[in-house]
Amino acid sequence: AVDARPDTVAGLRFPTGFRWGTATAAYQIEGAATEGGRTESIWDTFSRIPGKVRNGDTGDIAADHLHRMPQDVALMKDLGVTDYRFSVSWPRVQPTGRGPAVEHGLDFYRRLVDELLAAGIRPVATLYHWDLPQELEDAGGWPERDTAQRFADYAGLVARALGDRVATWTTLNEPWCAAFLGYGNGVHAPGRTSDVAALRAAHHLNLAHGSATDVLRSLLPASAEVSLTLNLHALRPLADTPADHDAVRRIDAVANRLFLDPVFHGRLPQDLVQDTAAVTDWSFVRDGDLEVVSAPLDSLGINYYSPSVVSAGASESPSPWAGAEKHVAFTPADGPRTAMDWPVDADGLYELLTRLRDDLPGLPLMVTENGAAYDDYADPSGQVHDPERVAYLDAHLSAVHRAIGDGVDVRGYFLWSLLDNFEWAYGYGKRFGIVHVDFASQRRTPKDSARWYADVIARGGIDRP
Ligand code: GBH
Repeated sequence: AVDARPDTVAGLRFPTGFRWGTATAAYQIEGAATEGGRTESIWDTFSRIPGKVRNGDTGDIAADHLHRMPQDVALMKDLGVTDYRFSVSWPRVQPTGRGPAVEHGLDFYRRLVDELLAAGIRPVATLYHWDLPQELEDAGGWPERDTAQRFADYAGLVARALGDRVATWTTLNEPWCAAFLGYGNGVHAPGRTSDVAALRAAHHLNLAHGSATDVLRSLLPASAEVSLTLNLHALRPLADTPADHDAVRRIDAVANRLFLDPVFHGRLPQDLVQDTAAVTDWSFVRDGDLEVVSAPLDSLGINYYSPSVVSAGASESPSPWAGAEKHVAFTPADGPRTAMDWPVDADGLYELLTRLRDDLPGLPLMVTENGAAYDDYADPSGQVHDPERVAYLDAHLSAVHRAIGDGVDVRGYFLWSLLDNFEWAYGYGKRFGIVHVDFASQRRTPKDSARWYADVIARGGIDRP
C-alpha cells in the first residue's frame, strides 16, 4: 500500500507519483462523425431518433476535438496534468466492426499519443466507451456472443498501432451502463428494453473484456498496465432493517457483483442467478467463459458521481436492474444536488474505495472519473466562475485522500471532464468540463475549477487556509 505523505497544517498531501488526470470519451468530444471513413456507431443512430437525446443533439460536431486536438493537449499541459484518459472510437478505427483497420482513423490516435508524450502527459487509452459500430448492433449487438470476439479483434488492431507508446490500457468503460442503460431501460443507445438482453449483454461485455485482455497481453510489452473501469454503485439502505439490507443486496448483485465476481473471482453472483431465474437460465454463460473473464488485471478503475439510497418497495419499469426493481425503491438523498440532480455526497466514494480495499486486497485502484455538471456560463469579461464544482472536487479529492490514509491503494484521480461535451441523453445541456466550450464558436475557456485543479496538481494536494 502507498502511504499518504503526512498532512501538514497546510492541508492534504497526496503520495509522490500520484497520477493527476483528466478524462474524456471519443463520441462526447471528437465530432468529425463522417470523416476518414468513420461510419455510424449506435450513438449516431440513437441520437437521431426523436426524443432520445434532449434538444435533438448529436455528436456530429461535439467539441470538434478531432480538429482541435493539439490545442486541447496544450490546455492540459497548462494545467499540469500527468495523465490523460481518452477513448478510441471503434467505428473510426474499424468502421464495420470487422476486418482490417482504417489507417487514417488510427493516425488520429497516433498523433494524439505523440502530442501527449511530447507534452509530458501519460496517455491512458480506453478501448470502448459505448460507441459500438452500428453494423455490429444490426448483427445483434452485445446480447450476441460474437460481439465479444469482434471486440477482442478490434483491441488487437489498436494495440498493434499504439502499443509501443501507450503504457496504460482500459478495455471497457462502465459495462453496467452499456448493458443496462443500453439494453435494459433503453435510456442509452441502442435503446432496447429487455431484461434478458441486458443480462446477456453484461456477460458478453465481461467476455469481451477478458478476451481483449488476453489479446493485449500477447501484443503489449510486459510492463503495460491492463485495467477495466466500472461505475460501481455506492449503496445505502434507507433503514437499518433486514428488508432494506436485502434491497441493497439485490442492487449490489446486478450493479456491482455481476462485474466484480466474474472479473476478479471467476464466478457469477449466485444470488443474482437465483433472483433472475424467471428471466433467464444463464445458459449463455458457457464452460470456460469465466476463466477467460477473470484474466488477471493490473488495476481497477472506478467512476463515481453519487450514492444511491434503497429500500424494500418497487420502482419504475423498464429499469436497469434486471427485475430487481420489483423489490426495490430508490429514495433521493437530501442535501445539495448537481445540475444532473445527483446528490453531492463524497462519503460514497470513501465507502466504495474502502470496500474494494477489503474485497480485493492488493489490487491498485484508480478513480477514472469523478466530477460534476453545473449550469456554467461565461460572464461579460469571459470568465467562468464555478465555485460549486470546486467544492464538489475538493470534497471528493478529500475523500480519496482519507481513503489513502486508511490503507486504500489509490494510484490516481481522473477528473471528468476536461471539456464540456455531449452528455449522452442530455446532449449539450449538461456541462461537466473544467474547460468551458462555446459550442457555436468552439472557443475554450478554462473555468475557475481548471485553475483550482492546476493549483492542486502543482502543490501535490489541497491547501487548507
Ligand atoms: C459516466 O457515466 C460516463 O462514463 C461519462 O461518459 C459521462 O459523461 C459521465 O459519467 C457523466 O454522466 O442509473 O439509477 O444508477 C455515469 C454513470 C449512470 C451515473 C447512471 C449516474 C444514474 C443513477 N451514471 N447513474 S442509476
